[in-house]
Amino acid sequence: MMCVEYMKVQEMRKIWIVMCAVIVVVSLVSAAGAATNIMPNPGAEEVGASPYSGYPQELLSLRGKAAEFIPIEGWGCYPSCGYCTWGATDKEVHSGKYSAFLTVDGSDDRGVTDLNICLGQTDGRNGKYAFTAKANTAYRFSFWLKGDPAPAVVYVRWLAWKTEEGLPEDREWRDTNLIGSKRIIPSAEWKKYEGTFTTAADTKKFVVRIQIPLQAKSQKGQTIYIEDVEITELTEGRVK
Ligand SMILES: [Ca+2]
Repeated sequence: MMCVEYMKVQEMRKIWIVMCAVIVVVSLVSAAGAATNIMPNPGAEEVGASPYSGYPQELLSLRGKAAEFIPIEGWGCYPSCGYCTWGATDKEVHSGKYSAFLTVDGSDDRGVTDLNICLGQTDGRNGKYAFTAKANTAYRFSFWLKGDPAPAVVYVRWLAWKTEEGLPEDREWRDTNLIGSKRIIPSAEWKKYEGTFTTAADTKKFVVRIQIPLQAKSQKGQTIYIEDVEITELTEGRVK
């Protein structure tokens, strides 16, 4: 009898060890597969009641005029050349109540336009509030976009800062690998776009910028709407 009971205990121990091992493996697999979205307000649903609450005031500029639904936490505007209005709007929505938008208000004195809505908080110069980067790391991004009226072309690029302070002189301008095409031709329907980029050894901060570049004809009034953003670290297991 003693021997049978001992064997039962041993059997139970074996089953318990196997169960624990299964739990550990399942946990590891799900941890590896679950990529965290680092975009804090991906659907542009968190909007402030006042233009002066919450959002870092030093990031708001006269050339990138803030719209009614500002602050829009997690987003930014980089009015490199020309003038625009940006923020959250309930006019065009992919999900929820709001989307983010950028409308071209005009070019600069030379007729040049380079206007960017950013995934990440920046004015295109100050990287202090941008995402903290992991060095030599691939990131994947995706978002939904539509244009109404649409600019002829939109680019997806990223800005890197080589220091934690994110000073303007520490910036680097880089291109992303947009899947399927080097550029976006916006349509009147919502469409999903995705791509990747890889940080350098000295990248400390970053944002992704969706850019309306210089175009030959007048762009005033051209608007892009952006929604449901995802930015994740591209782990080894997901690289194909
Ligand atoms: Ca939304």
